[in-house]
Amino acid sequence: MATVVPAAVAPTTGADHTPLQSYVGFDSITKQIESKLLKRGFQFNVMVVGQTGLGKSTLINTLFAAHLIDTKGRFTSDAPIRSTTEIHPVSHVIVENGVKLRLNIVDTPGYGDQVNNDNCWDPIIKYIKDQHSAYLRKELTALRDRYIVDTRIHCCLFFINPTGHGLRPIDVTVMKKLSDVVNVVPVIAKSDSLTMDERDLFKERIRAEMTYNAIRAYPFDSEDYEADERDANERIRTLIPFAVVGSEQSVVIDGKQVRGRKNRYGIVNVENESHCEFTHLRNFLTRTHLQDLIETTAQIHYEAFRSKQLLALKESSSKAQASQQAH
Ligand SMILES: Nc1nc2c(ncn2[C@@H]2O[C@H](COP(=O)(O)OP(=O)(O)OP(=O)(O)O)[C@@H](O)[C@H]2O)c(=O)[nH]1
Ligand SMILES: [Mg+2]
Repeated sequence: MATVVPAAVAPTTGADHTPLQSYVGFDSITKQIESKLLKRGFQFNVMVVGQTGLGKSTLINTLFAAHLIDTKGRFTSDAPIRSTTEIHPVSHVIVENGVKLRLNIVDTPGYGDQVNNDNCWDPIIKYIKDQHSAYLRKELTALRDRYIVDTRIHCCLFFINPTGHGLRPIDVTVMKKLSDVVNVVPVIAKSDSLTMDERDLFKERIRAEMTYNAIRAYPFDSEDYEADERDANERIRTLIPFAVVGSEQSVVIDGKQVRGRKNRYGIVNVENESHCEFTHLRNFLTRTHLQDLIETTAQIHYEAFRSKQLLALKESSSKAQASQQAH
């Protein structure tokens, strides 16, 4: 292959770039990228996992400020709360200031309440791996699409029962299995049932148990992260697991409609930081780490799956070749 030799090497100026004599205009590349991305839109796939009845479906609807998942029977307002019975992806397009976000939400049935809970997490892990393998298949076809539709799960919200005690053995197992294949973000469900002191103690205990059990939760630090990204991740690690409250009901506080829960003792305002950490979770998911969740899924989880599959493919084809030669 011919190597390209530069015609003349620009004189070094002492600075890390060569000065320009007039305006060239390549600074507009950021605008060009922006307009292309805005046209295409973004894809974000999130999954919720946890024990039955912890408010998984409700929290998704609270997070994206829209009724995305049906939690109630369809026809009457007093119909019973509907439990999720199968892995159920729903797609929505939401738009904010011209930015189009295609959301895939994968609701999963609560696990762990059967007599025999052996391998109850298998369908969930399988679902995540199936998305990786569908993406790989599309990548490997000769005439592949310019943009492959991405259904890989970028974030798995893992719901912890607000017992105040700690993780159940089954939670440890499921979290470990999940963190091998997906970005896991743990949350304490229904945290309105804990006092502030109980909540802080519980959070600390869960962080300790996660470290003890070598559960690698998101975010991870990579070598190419700048200092500000590392600082942001460090701050998030002190907040995890987010103690959240979900609600689709509007309540009136000081004449303003807010999403909250009214109980016998008062009102919990979901978006009030002194009541719960819902806004921290929402900021983290949508305002600070959305792009990083998408990137790390491709660079860490999908990459691990892809190289394993390709190695297996190579091995099986060389075995087939060897046996052909033997005959
Ligand atoms: N106190 C309290 N109740 C909640 C909260 N979030 C949801 N709930 C209630 O808990 C019940 C179950 O909520 P769902 O969202 O259906 O729970 P789920 O985890 O999706 O349940 P499954 O699909 O059966 O696994 C409903 O009555 C909700 O109103 C919360 O943060 N605090
Ligand atoms: Mg549900």
